[in-house]
Amino acid sequence: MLKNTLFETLQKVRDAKPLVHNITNVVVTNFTANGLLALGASPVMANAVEEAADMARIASSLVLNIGTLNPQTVDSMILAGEAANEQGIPVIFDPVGAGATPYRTETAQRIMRELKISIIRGNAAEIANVVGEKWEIKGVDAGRTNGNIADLAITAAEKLNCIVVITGKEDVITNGRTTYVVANGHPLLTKVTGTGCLLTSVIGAFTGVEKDLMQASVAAVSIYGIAAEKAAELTVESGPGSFQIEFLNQLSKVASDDINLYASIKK
Ligand code: ATP
Ligand code: TZP
Ligand code: MG
Ligand code: MG
Repeated sequence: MLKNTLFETLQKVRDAKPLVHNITNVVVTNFTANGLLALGASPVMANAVEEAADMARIASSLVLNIGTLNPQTVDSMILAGEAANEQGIPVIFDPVGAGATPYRTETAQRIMRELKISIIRGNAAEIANVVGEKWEIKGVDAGRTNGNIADLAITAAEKLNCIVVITGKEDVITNGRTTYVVANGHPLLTKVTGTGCLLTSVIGAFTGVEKDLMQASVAAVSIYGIAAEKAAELTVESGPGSFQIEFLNQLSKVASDDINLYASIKK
């Protein structure tokens, strides 16, 4: 994937300001909205069963996140997902904490069964649990991180029939046939809650402007990691609080030169 195409995809987000409908968790709602705005997208959160489908229909993409799920929001996710599927609007899914409790695992599997999901993004344990492998998970955080992540991602893409993005120290993006490994990012991302959730929504923003969903996913993951590396350079002495704010600044500033200098993508 050519580095100059990544910046073109980012520029499309900044120009088109795609409306990203998020049905997400209560922990990360504000951070997600601010992160999408910094990137150049237009966020909206709409959870009520009375309006979720209507909002999905006018969005450029729909992001579903089960971080603090309850029966009402799950109903809204299904209604919104069906509406998006009818209109051909991409649906991106973050199975937060799948494997931690039976309710989360069963709901994640139900969403994959009942909706046409374009891209699923999670840590290795979450993706493994969605496809029925019992990887240890600690609440919403990845448990053990050994094991072949690329193999897991490819198997999951085949079983789930969608693009799979597994994040961690390195990120794997695959449709089961072509696989990319992105090595951008910084450990400080793991010290701020919601950085995985925001990445899922950032992928949503890119799918709102780029029909090639592999291109959209790789661009989103790499550019997100580059913003984090640049933010860490400025705040590593201070810590996660300063990093969180600087990360939003850097998401708004990623330039073509940054991508040429920092992007680390292997096929
Ligand atoms: P978890 O709850 O297990 O942290 P998550 O849903 O928060 O999962 P992460 O896997 O932490 O999601 O991914 C969020 C972002 O952090 C991604 O951009 C990823 O590349 C980055 N990231 C995670 N761990 C590291 C690391 N050790 N070094 C560099 N970047 C990392
Ligand atoms: N608890 C339920 S959802 C959530 C927590 C802490 C946020 C998880 O965010 P992320 O992006 O997976 O770290
Ligand atoms: Mg995290
Ligand atoms: Mg997560």
